[in-house]
Amino acid sequence: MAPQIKYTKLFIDNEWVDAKSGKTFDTRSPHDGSVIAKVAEGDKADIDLAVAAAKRAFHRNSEWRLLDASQRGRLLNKFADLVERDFKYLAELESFNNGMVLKNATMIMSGAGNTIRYLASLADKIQGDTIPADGDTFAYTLKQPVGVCGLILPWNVPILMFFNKVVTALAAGCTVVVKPAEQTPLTALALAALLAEAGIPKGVVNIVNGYGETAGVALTHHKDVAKISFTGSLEVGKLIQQAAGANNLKRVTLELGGKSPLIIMDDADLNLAVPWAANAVFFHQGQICVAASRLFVQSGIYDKFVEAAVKYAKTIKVGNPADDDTTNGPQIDEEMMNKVLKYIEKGQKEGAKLLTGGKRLGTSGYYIEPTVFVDVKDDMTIAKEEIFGPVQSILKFDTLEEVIDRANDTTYGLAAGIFTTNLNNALQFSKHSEAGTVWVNTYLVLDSHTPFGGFKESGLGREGGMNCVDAYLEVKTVVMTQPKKF
Ligand code: TXE
Repeated sequence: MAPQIKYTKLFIDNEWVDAKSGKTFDTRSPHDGSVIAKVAEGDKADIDLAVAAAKRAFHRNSEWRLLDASQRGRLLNKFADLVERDFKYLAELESFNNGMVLKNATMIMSGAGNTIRYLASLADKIQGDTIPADGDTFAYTLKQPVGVCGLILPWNVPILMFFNKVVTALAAGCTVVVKPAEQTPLTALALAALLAEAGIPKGVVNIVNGYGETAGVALTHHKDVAKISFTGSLEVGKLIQQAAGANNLKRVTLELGGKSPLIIMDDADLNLAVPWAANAVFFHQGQICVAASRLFVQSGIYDKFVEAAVKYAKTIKVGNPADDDTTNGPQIDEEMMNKVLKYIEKGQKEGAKLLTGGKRLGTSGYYIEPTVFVDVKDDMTIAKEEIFGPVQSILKFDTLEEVIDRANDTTYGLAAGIFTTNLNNALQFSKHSEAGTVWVNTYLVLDSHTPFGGFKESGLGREGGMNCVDAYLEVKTVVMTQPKKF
């Protein structure tokens, strides 16, 4: 049964309001393309109102700014309790809106309370230093919230992105305006209602649904926005940095795409490596920024591995994300489905060998068969560009030295992985891999305790880990004279 959709308006200053223009836009189900909600469509006028509310809430005498840091943490812990209370509903809503297989969304949501509590726990650990400066001075630093933050979410795992960005910004003491992806506004709105229930003061959290070109651009160009945190495409990430440079030099955190390499050495345990390599690229239909979309297999086991990989891909059950026996659901929308199908066509044209899959499944919804290409060469488009779909591209290599260079030969640098039973191989690859996360004999293990982000064009800054609040803080140095050194 479809989950109830309770919130479809904008959330500004703790009130549910229509867009100033009165416009709405359709939210569609990736499963069958049907309209599941009509959601208020915010644009510049609504962003202006939301930023003004967030600015008021950030005033030095506001309820939020005067709250003890430990109370900020408590409030966020209350939010964690409410998310845990509603986790099944939130998982259903996420799955219904973005096509993530329900059992995966439920698994992610069952860890959500821990994620929120970890980030909330940082609220009262924000400390400056006392500094032994020269002369008759006493110097110390204060770490203070940067101000109003614009948080722009993607559609692939919107609920996790909400936690990473919103909870961290709030733990730091900032106020926020969230712009969910146009495809997936529903869980962000449901979470805003839970933050209100937890007692978040007026204006601290505002949600403006809308398109990137209107609401997103207005947020990234707004002079009263001190920081943008964005997860999405490289192309838009570059526009955001340009916007920041062109006006008020906003602080910018970017989590962009990837073309992550996964290495399978001859000595790998294949019982482990074959299913992991498949999950690493097929999980959530390949719509994961760390998807292992370049699978390098060493020549000694290449043929055996390819046979097992194809056999495994054929066992993946594609279907309605709400069904218990489904392993893969649909792509997010028609545009993304067509984009993936074009890459598959290009792979074939450029000479990669298609061993299974390659086609759209059915005519309703946006389903694609799990696809395996072998004999992929480094210069083929499918080995260079982010596909964001269920396409496994297998490349052959001979030595570790060779594959380190080939793995790093990309403008991206988000993640990498290696399967090997040789410790030296693992250490050498981990050290030389140009990637923000390296997995050894595992993949896709993501946790708020560990920093996450990219080298090179995969992004700027890190989310998660003990230092993640720093991205939402300014460091202030205070220097006082002393009558005399003592
Ligand atoms: O991303 P966009 P799209 C990659 C993936 C995918 C491709 C395109 O390869 O195929 O990007 O996806 C907002 N100013 N990733 O088109 O456009 C937009 O409204 C401000 C990787 O969906 O970047 C949405 O909220 N904001 C990825 C968000 O940006 C703008 C997750 C992401 O949309 C804007 C998603 C603008 N000019 C896609 N234009 C990851 N890193 O996990 C759009 N937006």
